[in-house]
Amino acid sequence: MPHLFEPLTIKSVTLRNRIGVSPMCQYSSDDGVATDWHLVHLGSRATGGAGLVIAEATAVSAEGRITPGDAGIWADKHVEPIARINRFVKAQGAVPGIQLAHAGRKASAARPWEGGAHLADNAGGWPIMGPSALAFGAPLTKVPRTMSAADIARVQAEFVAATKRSLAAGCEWLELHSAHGYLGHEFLSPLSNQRTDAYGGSFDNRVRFLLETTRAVREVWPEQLPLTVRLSCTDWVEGGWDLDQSVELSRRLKAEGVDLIDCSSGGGVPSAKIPIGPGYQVPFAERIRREAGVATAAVGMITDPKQADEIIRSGQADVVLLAREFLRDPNWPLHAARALGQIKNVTPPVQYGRAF
Ligand code: 531
Repeated sequence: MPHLFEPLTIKSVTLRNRIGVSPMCQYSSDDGVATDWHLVHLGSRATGGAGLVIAEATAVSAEGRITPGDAGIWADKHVEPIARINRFVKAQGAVPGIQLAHAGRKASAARPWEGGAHLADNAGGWPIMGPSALAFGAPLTKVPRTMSAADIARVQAEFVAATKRSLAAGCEWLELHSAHGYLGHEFLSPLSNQRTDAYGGSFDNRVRFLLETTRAVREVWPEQLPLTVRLSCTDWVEGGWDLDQSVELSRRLKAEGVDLIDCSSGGGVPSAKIPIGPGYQVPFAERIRREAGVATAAVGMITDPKQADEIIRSGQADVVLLAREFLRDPNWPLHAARALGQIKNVTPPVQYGRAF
């Protein structure tokens, strides 16, 4: 089995190690446009040795943003600022990725540091939509409009347009966000999807939106570049979306040309009781990898080099994605290499060589 500092090749893309920066919302864009903040935030994790740097949830439409500060890729003006960041990330030896997202019923909220509650339409917010007219719950109290068949087709076309722009921006790894209670996940879960048409009810119907979107995206995203999907593998609620369904969905996503499943959980309903602890979502990556026969990423409270190395060595996942630990330490991969006796397997920037 490989270890944390062994390269990974998927299609034409090779990660220099198994460490990725998980997409992390910065809520610091200007009408969706990436700023110098993003260049520094993503760039410093590339100089810190990450193999993969995935830009935050990037909205495929203005109405699909979680907050007014979200990154976006719904217009041509978004492309060059992302391309600038990608050029830097790539020059540092990391692979630049992007996560495409639509927030569904969780859109139109204040930034977390401004309270995170839904914003009224006359106070910086906008009308929202979802599979069914069911509010998420406090503090996200707005009731979404039930999406029509035309709404569904339009959002799918927006994902396709966003994919083309991601390619034009030099992204080499594309993730579709279908987790954390955003639109894709809202269709999957019977807790948020109570439709009676072809997009709701049975398992086959609830997965239809994501599978169709994936198929349309795969047609325009080059065959040789990795396409991945982030799932909330369970809602952590009886009667909700669960791991068995995630395994079957992963099999079908693989058949659509998805190269890796990014295994997260939760976020669909506020009542979930989540047993958070070190590596608490790793078993999802392990089971999907084994039973669906698809590569996986493990994410969630991965902080320790030995823990991360063991996840890879034991074959539980192909990649580890770190989020908050990367905020604490942008140079986590370089420090982890030292801790694991793997310093020969990293190349710090020449400018920083004397420190490592
Ligand atoms: C944290 C979160 C993790 C797991 C379940 C729900 C929420 N995140 C998720 C982010 C936005 C900010 C908070 C996204 O997935 C876009």
